[in-house]
Amino acid sequence: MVDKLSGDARTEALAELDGWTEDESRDAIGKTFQFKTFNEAFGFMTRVAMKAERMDHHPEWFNVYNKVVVTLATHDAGGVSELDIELAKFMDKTAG
Ligand code: H2B
Repeated sequence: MVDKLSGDARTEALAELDGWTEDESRDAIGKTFQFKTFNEAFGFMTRVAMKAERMDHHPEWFNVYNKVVVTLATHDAGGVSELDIELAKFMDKTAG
């Protein structure tokens, strides 16, 4: 079982991400990705879905046309863990 991040380790980990913000209502992080088309947004979701399956770690997300609203948290840990940081970095890289 993975531990949730706190203190300096959490601050340092979040600083490595691009444009992610703390969720105000729970221990989670979020980002909205905007693409040119639905095709690009869904291509992004497909690549992330395959990564999520490999990690056995899955995003909460919502798609409307070219927009993907993402929330990341580790449910088993009750907060943000290294797994969320890894998936967030992958999303940043994949979105380009
Ligand atoms: N995804 C996320 N985001 N958090 C989890 O705690 C989690 C998961 N747990 N995907 C995994 C699946 C767990 O439910 C399975 C049984 O390994």
